[in-house]
Amino acid sequence: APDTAHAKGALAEGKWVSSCCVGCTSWCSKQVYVINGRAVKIRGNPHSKTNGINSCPRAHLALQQVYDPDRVKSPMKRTNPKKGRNEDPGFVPISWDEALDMLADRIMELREKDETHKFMLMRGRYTELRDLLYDRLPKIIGSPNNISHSSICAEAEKMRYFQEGQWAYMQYDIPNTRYVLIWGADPLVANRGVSSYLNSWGRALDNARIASVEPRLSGTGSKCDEWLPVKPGYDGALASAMAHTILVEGMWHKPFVGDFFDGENRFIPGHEINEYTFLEEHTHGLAKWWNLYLKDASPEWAEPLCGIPADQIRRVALGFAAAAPNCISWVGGGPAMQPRGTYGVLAANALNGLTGGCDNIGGVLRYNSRSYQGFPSLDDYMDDIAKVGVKKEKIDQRGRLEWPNLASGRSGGGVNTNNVADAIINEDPNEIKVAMGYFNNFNFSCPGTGRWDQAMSKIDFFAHLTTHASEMSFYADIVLPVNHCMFESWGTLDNSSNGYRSVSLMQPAIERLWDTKSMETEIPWLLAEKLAQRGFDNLLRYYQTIVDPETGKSPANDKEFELYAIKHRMQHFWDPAQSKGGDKFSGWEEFVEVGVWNSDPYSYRARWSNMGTKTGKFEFYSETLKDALESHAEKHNTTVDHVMEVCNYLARGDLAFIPHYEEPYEWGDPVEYPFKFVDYKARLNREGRSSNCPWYLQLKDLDPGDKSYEDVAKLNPIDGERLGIRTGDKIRLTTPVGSIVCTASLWEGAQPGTVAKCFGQGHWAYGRYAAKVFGKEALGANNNDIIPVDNDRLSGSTAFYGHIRLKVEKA
Ligand code: MGD
Ligand code: SF4
Repeated sequence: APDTAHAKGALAEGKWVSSCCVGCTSWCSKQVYVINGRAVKIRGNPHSKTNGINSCPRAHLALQQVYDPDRVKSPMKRTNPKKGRNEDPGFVPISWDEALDMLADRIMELREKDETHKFMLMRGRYTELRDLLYDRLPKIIGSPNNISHSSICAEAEKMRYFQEGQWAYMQYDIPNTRYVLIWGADPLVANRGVSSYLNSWGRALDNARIASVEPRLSGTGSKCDEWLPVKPGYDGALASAMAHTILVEGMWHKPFVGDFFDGENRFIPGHEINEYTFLEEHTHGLAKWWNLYLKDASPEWAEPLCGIPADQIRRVALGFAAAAPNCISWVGGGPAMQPRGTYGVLAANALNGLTGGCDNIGGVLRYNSRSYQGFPSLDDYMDDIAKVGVKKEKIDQRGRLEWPNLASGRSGGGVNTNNVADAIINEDPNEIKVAMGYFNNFNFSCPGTGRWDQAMSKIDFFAHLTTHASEMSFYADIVLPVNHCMFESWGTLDNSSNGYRSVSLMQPAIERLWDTKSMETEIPWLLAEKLAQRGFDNLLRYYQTIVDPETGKSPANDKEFELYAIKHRMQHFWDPAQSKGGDKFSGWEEFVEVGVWNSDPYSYRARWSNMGTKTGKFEFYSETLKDALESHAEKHNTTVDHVMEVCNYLARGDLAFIPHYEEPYEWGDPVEYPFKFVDYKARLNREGRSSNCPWYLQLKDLDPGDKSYEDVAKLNPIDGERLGIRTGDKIRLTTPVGSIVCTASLWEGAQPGTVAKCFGQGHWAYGRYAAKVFGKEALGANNNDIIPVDNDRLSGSTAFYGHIRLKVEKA
């Protein structure tokens, strides 16, 4: 606890400064203990109503990140013009002036030749100041190409939009729940809301039953009442059988779903019902779903597919429904980030509709609302070149027939991150000549790593804004060293859990050790000045419109720009005259001290019959998906069935609009590749960014079945014995697209027939601990070298799960 005598005594000389952690998308409100300008300790911000003083274990690795001696310490330029996996870039230090002159010259060349669409900006993680760089900069220059990492993150999870009308991640009301059924998520380990849920989990274990549906025993699974070790790729069958059982046994939540007109249950296996006999309340299309599909989806049908005994399916389904409506079907990336994953998400999320846990006490809630202030419009700052440029096709090809990417129900509404490598290589829709990338490392984090090596080698001029010389930086012409945003910059992010939302302020809490700058404010400002010196001042004039809300003064330099930008963005939180609910502050100074704004508590059931779907109801038969697919098909002058075929789904006709099981699409012949690969996130992975922290390697055994200082692949002991493989042996994992070597660990938490391995190691760059020989030889093995490139095309998400067959041999 923060106020114990020990804490006071030991840390008496310094000061707790508020900030926010960016270690994963939990974005917890934090405090950093600072002594003489140095950060020495981290804890949760006690003022936060979401995570409070709690921290997950990896929060502390942020200290090793910010003080990593391998950080890039000044701008660098490449001296070797050749780019490739085995080319040493020959980086030499240069000044910020020289670096930004080089970048500005290249952008001006594009503008002079009417080639602004050949500019691309990529981002990985970000803060809520992102629009200044990610949106405004490419648009004012005249490029359509702002490419985020969302589709390699967890985009397919959001396909619940087509049932509930929310294109968003959800929060879970853990303190009030009576049943949590988790599908392919590991909230005590990886994401999302880890610090909060670690704290409330004990209460849930006391009050609720918790079951984990996962191909391997996850960290969260080890803190559950029950584990359902589903075969990778078969969640849709299991979820459909649970829904079937709930209906057959008459256990649906009648106040939410409705009932037969006379109260008699007509859901008899194998029999259709008359649609008009069921009167729905807050849902739509239950009878259609039953008649088209669910009536035959019995637990006995599902058992041989998903590998879970029919008795267990029935027991869990009825236990879950008995807790209705205070129950949570928690749908994570596992069933979602697969080829055909959309239908796994819809099947598992439909359970929230059947049991009324949707938007209910102890159920699944959207994030409480919050009101960041938008940045001024850029319309007056886009000249004719920019207006033409932004209308060109985006480099990721979103919206083409084979890329519906239906974010928020719009054809081409979402990003296609991993397709960008192929698009660059094929110069389709056009070549990319000048690129910027920030907070991203796609050469490591995307399946098909070699494609990114080839693509980035092709780009004439690439500027990487990064803390470390990562794999992607090796293809850069200039490397621009950035601040660690938790400790060295102004910024903001927010989170939501257990019925609250917290919006946190990041601030420059420590003295910068090196010649680094803030990625979303200082660097774009300095670049805007360089462009203005070359006769193109639109970006600078736009940035000057972001004034200090207290004085009305325009920024005169990069530092003022950063400060005014954060004050502007957060004005509704700190300025009492602008407050829109939640915590109130006397002004900026008090807000900086406290560092977090909390929302009012959640209003349950406000979304019932008021959802963002076409019917306003929870749609079992999704009219919203039907509309989206039909408009995508119409755009391409074809039918929905043809779209489904081109996008590699099996559903035809009305089946495309309802939750159902789709046989997983697999890469590799089962005879040649008898195992299935289970990729997952490690407990200490700060996404891809902690691998150069010594604690990451030293404490690797925090992941069940893993070993410190090793990169292991986990096999069931039965398979180990059959193959003559023992713990500690070097083994080769081969899929149809590649081969890696790692260390075997025999572990009962891996099902027979599967191989489980954490994502995170296998860096050949990044720093002295991450790589075996920096710039040359990898330490461990990168899963993305063997994961075949595939997608859930309705969401545009990259597939990481369910489709990967492999063989295992002694190396
Ligand atoms: P990271 O790998 O985290 O991000 O993948 P990316 O979006 O590519 O790399 C971040 C880069 O930012 C590094 O180069 C680092 O040097 C730099 N950096 C670190 N801190 C800062 C900072 O404060 N500012 C700036 N500008 N740069 C900084 C992440 C992506 O990976 C994600 S989100 C997920 S969820 C996926 N997870 C995943 C998986 O589970 N399995 C497999 N096989 N692949 C995965 N890839 C995905
Ligand atoms: Fe940081 Fe994620 Fe841990 Fe929160 S849960 S403290 S954001 S690493």
